[in-house]
Amino acid sequence: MVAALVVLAPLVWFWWSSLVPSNASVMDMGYQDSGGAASVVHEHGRSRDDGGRTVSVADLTGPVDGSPDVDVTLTVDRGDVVLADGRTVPGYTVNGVSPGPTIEAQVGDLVQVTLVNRSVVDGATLHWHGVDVPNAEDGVAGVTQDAVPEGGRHVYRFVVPDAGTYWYHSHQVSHAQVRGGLFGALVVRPADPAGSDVDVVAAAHTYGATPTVNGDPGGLRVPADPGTTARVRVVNTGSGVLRVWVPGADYRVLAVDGREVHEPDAVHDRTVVVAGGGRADVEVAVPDDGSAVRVRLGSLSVLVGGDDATDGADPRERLDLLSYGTPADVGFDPRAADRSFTYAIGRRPGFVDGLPGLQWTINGHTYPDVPMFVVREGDVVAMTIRNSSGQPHPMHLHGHHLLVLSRDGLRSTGSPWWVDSLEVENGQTYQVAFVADNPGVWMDHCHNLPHAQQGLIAHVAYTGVVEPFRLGGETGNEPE
Ligand SMILES: [Cu+2]
Repeated sequence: MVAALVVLAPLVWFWWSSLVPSNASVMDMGYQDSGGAASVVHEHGRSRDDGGRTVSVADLTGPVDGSPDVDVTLTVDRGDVVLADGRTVPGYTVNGVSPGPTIEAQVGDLVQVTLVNRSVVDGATLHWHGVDVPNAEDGVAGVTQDAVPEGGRHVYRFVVPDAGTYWYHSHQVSHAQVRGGLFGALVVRPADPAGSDVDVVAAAHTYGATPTVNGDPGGLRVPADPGTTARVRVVNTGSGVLRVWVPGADYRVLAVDGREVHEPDAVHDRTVVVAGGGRADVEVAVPDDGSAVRVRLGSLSVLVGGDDATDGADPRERLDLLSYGTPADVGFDPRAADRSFTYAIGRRPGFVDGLPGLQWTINGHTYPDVPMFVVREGDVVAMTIRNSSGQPHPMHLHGHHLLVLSRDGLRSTGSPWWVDSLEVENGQTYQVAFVADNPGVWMDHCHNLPHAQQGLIAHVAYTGVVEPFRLGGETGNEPE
């Protein structure tokens, strides 16, 4: 009896202490980490060194006035997705299809999107993955808004500050809704229209067990004249990496995660690895002889030009973005960090929300006892992302782009490598830095969405920002 109690009592305590409150604020979760800047303490949104001035997440909106340059209504439904070959897969649609319509804008445009939730019972939101929007437009249920209930609507308004390839997806019950098809692409064109002759989006997504490009299990065919160039905007909407290569021809990587590569040189017989949630814009030349050039997206292909194209196996050798392109000004000094954080991902047996299992840990803690990385507007922030968890993780910080400084001590010598979705393999350590220039409360999580649902989530919060939204409770907010 005593022996049984000795064994059971700690287990019961671990179980009980792991329960996640059914109605909670992310601000009350875990513990505050000030990154070595001892002067700032963030207490429920109030900070001592900002003179107690506060602003609510809900007030950190895009422009309230002005007529939009791009005005789109996206109606979301729960229902069958019809793939291009006629097969149907249960999931989610946007304006009746998946992927949803591609939103096209020009840099500096005011974009207005009205989300109408027609039949998604769990509620839905739209997150603008990679677009550094004002916090209240970020579309995270329970953090930047309430989930839009069935029958409800929500208007997003934001200026698109940077040209590039982005995507939108639900951030409510996202592990199910994104996998089920509630997403689409967002392309922001530069002010200077000069570029490749042909410009296409290629969104790789697996519905059920069926890999597709733009919803087509047969891949994508793009007509193009011989001798022209094409920009293929690869979007990896999945949880794992997407391997991209061009058999038998050179290519260039023009952009990564919506940021141009500086002076990208020709890549030959190498694979570019795109993280879950990440993007790579690949430029290829259409052959003069009337054949096509093939861009492989894993098991599928994008054929640009004629009907016939060379094929070839995955080169295995990777393009290392640490040394690709040439250096350029990054606009800040990453060595002069005001705060330095560690985001160390591990794994150990334990309980999360009453369920036993092998749990993800962040700096040794399991969800919801995870760090809140506290920053102040204007800070230069350094972060060490380390992974010893046994699995790779595509790490995604909302609202900011991270500059990659080094991997396993190997410093970046190529183009500035900006990311919003960084694949961190088991055993790797990345040093990254960013400028805290977008006040709010931002998710900083694994974009392998089932991992996020299992608790691989932290947040970056600015001093002086108050969080009015809550997880759970009557709102049903459940961002993962
Ligand atoms: Cu992960």
